[in-house]
Amino acid sequence: MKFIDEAAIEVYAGKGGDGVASFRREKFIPKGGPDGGDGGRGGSIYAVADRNINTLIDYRYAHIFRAKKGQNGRGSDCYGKGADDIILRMPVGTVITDRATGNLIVDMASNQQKVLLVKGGSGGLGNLHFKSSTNRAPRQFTQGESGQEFELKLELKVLADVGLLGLPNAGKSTLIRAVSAARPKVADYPFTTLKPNLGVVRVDQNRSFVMADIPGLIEGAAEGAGLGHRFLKHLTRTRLILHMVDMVPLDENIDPVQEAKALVAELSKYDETLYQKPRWLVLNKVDMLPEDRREQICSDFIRKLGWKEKSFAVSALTGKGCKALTYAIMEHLEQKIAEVEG
Ligand SMILES: Nc1nc2c(ncn2[C@@H]2O[C@H](COP(=O)(O)OP(=O)(O)OP(=O)(O)O)[C@@H](O)[C@H]2O)c(=O)[nH]1
Ligand SMILES: [Mg+2]
Repeated sequence: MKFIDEAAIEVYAGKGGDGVASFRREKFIPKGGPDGGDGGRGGSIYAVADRNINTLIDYRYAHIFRAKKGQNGRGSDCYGKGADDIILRMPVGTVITDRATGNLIVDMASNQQKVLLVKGGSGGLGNLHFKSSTNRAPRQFTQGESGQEFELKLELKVLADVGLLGLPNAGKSTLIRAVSAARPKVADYPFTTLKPNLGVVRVDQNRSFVMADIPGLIEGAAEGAGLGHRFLKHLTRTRLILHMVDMVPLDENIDPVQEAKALVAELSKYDETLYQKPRWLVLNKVDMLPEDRREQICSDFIRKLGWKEKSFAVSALTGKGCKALTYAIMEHLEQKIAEVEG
């Protein structure tokens, strides 16, 4: 299925039903009083976050939603029926903004969170409400209120603690398979991954975090090269980024140090705050390096790159070094949470 993480929708709540003016007409009661009922409420539209939904694709095909009008009131004290509400289910992590102003309406961050998007109009009043001691036969009634309407932007930003950043083929999907139960496709060609995949990494029974595998990024992504850089938005809510590097690229003319620098430059072009996020280096495919020179090659790489943050040498394929990496991540996240909670 195609992965869609942006959509524009229009939502129209239903108008309230009109009230009615009517009088009782019964045999043997020559002048019955007013009996016009109220109109029913118009349908409202709600958004609900649902963790079983992964994309906004439904909103690409159908993007206009109209709740029905409430029924009009009728005679004999009959109230109009309220219209059904519409529930729009969307992935957890969907951010909803007002398209006209750009203002945030809601961040659907938790499963089953329910938010009113547009409220249906109230029903109008029937003439039975207007009866008074001076006016026993009122002809007034009111019309139903209009429903609210909005043009909204839906944007999915996956919620994960840790995100993987790397060139295509770096081994991001292989890593997430090694450390979680997620099973994204792995292949020896670039751009295997076309949508974010989330994996839960369990370090022990009670401690876990969520890792996001996102499509590979290449130099020039800001100008649209490869899949472009829009997938980077899925890293914006992570607390830690792992920059994965393929230490043994297929093309021998490629210098991994230059490539890594170019990737970091893309990141800063995309978003300065993303660039400022804690970022660790993960040197992958070390199983392909000659064992006696492995450490030397890795430390040379780090020195040439001028990397100051933490770094790890792993083999996502054999699992070597992965456990140490996940424990370090877990500790880092726990420390961050402790800092926030003071
Ligand atoms: N030898 C070796 N091969 C690896 C390792 N990790 C990944 N690979 C191989 O590298 C290739 C690419 O791996 P993927 O996990 O698909 O890479 P990716 O970063 O997800 O790539 P995209 O989804 O295209 O961005 C596959 O053929 C993997 O088997 C590793 O640690 N050692
Ligand atoms: Mg992949």
